[in-house]
Amino acid sequence: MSGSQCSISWCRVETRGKMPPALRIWALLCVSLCSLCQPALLKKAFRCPSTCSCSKESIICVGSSNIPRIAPNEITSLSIVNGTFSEVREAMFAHMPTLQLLLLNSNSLTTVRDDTFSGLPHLEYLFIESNKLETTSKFAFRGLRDLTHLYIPQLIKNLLCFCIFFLNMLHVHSLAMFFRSLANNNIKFLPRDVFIDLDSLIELDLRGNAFECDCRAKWLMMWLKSTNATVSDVMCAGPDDMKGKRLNDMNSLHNECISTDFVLHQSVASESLSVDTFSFKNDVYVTIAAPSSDTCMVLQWDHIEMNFRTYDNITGQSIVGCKSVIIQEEVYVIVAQLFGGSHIYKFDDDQSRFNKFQDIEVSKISKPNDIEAFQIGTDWFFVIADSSKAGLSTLYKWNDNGFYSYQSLHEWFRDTDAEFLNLDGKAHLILASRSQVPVIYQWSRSNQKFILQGDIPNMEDVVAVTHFRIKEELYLSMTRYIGDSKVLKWGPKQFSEIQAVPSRGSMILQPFTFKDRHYLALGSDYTFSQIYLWDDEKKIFDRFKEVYIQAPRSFTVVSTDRRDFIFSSSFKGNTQIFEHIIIDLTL
Ligand SMILES: *[C@@H]1O[C@H](CO)[C@@H](O)[C@H](O)[C@H]1NC(C)=O
Ligand SMILES: *[C@@H]1O[C@H](CO)[C@@H](O)[C@H](O)[C@H]1NC(C)=O
Ligand SMILES: *[C@@H]1O[C@H](CO)[C@@H](O)[C@H](O)[C@H]1NC(C)=O
Ligand SMILES: [Ca+2]
Repeated sequence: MSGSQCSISWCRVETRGKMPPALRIWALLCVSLCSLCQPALLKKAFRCPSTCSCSKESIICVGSSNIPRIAPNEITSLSIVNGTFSEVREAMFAHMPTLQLLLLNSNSLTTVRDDTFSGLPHLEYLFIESNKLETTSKFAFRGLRDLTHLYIPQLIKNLLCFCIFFLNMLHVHSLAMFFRSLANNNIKFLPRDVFIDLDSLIELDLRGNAFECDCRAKWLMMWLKSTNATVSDVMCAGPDDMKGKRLNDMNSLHNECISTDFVLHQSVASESLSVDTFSFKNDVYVTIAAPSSDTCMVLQWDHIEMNFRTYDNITGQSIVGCKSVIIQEEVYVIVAQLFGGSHIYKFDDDQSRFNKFQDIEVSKISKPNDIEAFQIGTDWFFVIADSSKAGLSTLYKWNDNGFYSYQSLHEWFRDTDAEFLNLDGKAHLILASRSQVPVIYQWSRSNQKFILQGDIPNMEDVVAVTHFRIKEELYLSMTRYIGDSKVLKWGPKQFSEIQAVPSRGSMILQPFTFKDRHYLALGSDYTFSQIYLWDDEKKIFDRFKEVYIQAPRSFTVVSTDRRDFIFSSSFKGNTQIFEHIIIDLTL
């Protein structure tokens, strides 16, 4: 038992240095404090560790390899300096519940773990200066609700004067001063919301650290704006464009700090050609045309299991499309088949199944390749694109009893795809074909028919066409199997190419939008499928992610329970359901 090591001379050394005012108070108090060190008052049960100096109310240890395991009952301060341990763990000081001051300066601490300071309801001062901390755990300071000042001053490294304070003499409560010190560490970032519990925080000093002001510091930037505490400069040491800037001054980070990804959510053990979706009475359904199993599989989103479950199977023969349409609160599914004609099924909600509703008159259709359903005014239509040389793409119209063939469109051209869209406020239909460039029909109100209006030049061999809008602008995606698929933009009176994407066996170039992000999925039979992401500045799509799907034929968006999915049909493997997820790059 060697008594206090704290000498007046030590303290004088420090008072001469450049110290913040608050430190000077400490130094002064140190003088009075040291004169009060009275080792004789220690309780017998407690033996002061050899590396420490102890009094009834305080312990100071220099160069220890651990935290003292027993302590005087009334201990109010503990200092451990130049220690050799590298971490402090959960409830490590809980056996000293009367502690009011804890100083852990100039140790080799690299980590402060969760709940390290739990069980210290009276702790008012906490110093962890001049360690090698790179970060602290999120809940490192949990439970310290009384802290009012978080003070991280720029101290001289290896501060040697470690004075013990009798806090009751300082009238701490009336001063309402509390310090938490993390100064002179190598802190690059602090875990999110580390200060959130510190409701009464008045002052925080974070100087002397090297913050990385990237997305991980976003919460700190926001917190700096909202806190009532006085906070020191928080200087950024990186990344390059932030170096030397004050995080306190910033209102936003360059980066939006959000990324997205597509992750496999579920796989449906069936090959498929096309997918459609509809919602009915708060439930979301998906219809999958599965020619190899001769079914139109109907799935329903299970709100409890959070996946898509089998609901019904509409059986048929070589089903290539199951297109849903809701007319006067009734759900119909148009089932296009290669053989045995095409049919319409009607949803019977009570029996949880689809029943045959009508046969479609298909004498002119030999090889349906696509169904597109749409409304013009109050009238319902669908069109079947026929890809056989002998066939005829046909428009059908709803007449209250069913759909009946209404207009024959495009003869002899082996149509691959139909797309309905509004162009400058007028209804249009684009038909893509194997044997000519895509043609555009315009709906004539007086004739109540589609009239051929023109074509999209230099676009031979388009297998699919889809329109999409980004900020009021209208675009088309044109899928071509080999060579380049194209993105076109509607300009004054015509479409012009804005981007070409390399197709390597592509049957589908599908645009879709999730959470204000515009994507383009390009299927590929020969390599990975590519997902592109729209760049708002460059106004083109950038490569975003590769996914492997065998012989992809369609990408269909299905959103439910605020979750976004994309169904990718596969002609040679399972139908894959990817979920679009948001990745928060902040801490
Ligand atoms: C701190 O510890 C190191 C060895 O661990 C020693 O060399 C140094 O002198 C100590 N400093 C003080 C001030 O005791
Ligand atoms: C800051 O102080 C105001 C006024 O006292 C109070 O309403 C507000 O809740 C405080 N904000 C925080 C983050 O503590
Ligand atoms: C539909 O068919 C699949 C297999 O083709 C089967 O696993 C599933 O149970 C069927 N669903 C219903 C509702 O009958
Ligand atoms: Ca289509």
